[in-house]
Amino acid sequence: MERTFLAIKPDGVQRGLVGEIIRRFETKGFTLVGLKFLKPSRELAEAHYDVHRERPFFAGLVEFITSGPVVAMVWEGDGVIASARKIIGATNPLNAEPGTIRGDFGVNIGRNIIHGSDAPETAQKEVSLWFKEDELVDWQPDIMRWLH
Ligand code: FUP
Repeated sequence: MERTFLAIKPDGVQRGLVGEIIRRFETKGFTLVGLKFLKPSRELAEAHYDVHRERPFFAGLVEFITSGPVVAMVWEGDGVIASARKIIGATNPLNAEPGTIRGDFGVNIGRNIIHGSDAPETAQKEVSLWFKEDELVDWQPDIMRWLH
């Protein structure tokens, strides 16, 4: 089953959007298989954003992402990588459609609330960067079991 890495960034946490954001992925029908709350180290942030190392915004980006706690998550489901990117919306919140997380809650490209892996290779890389194998839970939702 396909998996993706999502992280609610320090601005999303500070603004009290954690529940709202998790709700959107739950109600879509994806399955949470990993979750942790942490203040990322500089080393982790730099590894995560390694592809942007040469970009002018790299230092500020690392500063931002290490500035406060983030909610790191792994979600599972059919097509979850591309679907989560749609739910998240365009990188620049000013270009993100209403109805997307960034479109509904964001204003600034440097403060765009949430990260989501952009392809299968990056998803795999990011999941293993942020989580150990034994921190991921293999389970199947079984809603009917609790209703009868
Ligand atoms: P995304 O995949 O939508 O998170 O966007 P990118 O991988 O292109 O960018 C990663 C992060 O760098 C963004 F979330 C915000 C930051 N960024 C800037 O601060 N300025 C830019 O011009 C581009 C990206």
